[in-house]
Amino acid sequence: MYPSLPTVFAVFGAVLAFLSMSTTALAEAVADRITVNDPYIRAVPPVVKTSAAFMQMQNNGDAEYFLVDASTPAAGAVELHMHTNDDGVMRMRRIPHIHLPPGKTVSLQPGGLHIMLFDLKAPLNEGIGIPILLTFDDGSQQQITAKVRSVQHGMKGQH
Ligand SMILES: [Cu+2]
Repeated sequence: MYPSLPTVFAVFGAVLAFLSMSTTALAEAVADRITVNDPYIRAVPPVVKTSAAFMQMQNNGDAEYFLVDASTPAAGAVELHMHTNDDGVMRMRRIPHIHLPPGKTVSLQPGGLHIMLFDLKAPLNEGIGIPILLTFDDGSQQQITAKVRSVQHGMKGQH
């Protein structure tokens, strides 16, 4: 005995609804689960061609994600950096990604993690907004605007 045609259609419809729901859930991009707060860039004198961007990155998801790249029209090259303390000497080095643990907020701040900007294309005057495009490990992207701000720090040449 075969199921009636309406039953077949009902089952088929339910399967379709389930598939589209799960597709929607899977398609939610990492960029949609990351909230960026207070993005800013260190103001530098016009002769200085490097600076750094800082921000709070909050992972609202239940899995770990990674910031893998950043770019901005304001700089010729952008790298993800961290600071290390080598026997009392602070150095910064390039890192392949910034780890974003689930449910946590990661601070990019002076003396710590930062987005390094090289080959600045124009003076970074205090108060202007600079667009930065963030790329996450699934390839999804989020554009933010970082305000150029004066940042006090004791270590010359450090970000
Ligand atoms: Cu740096």
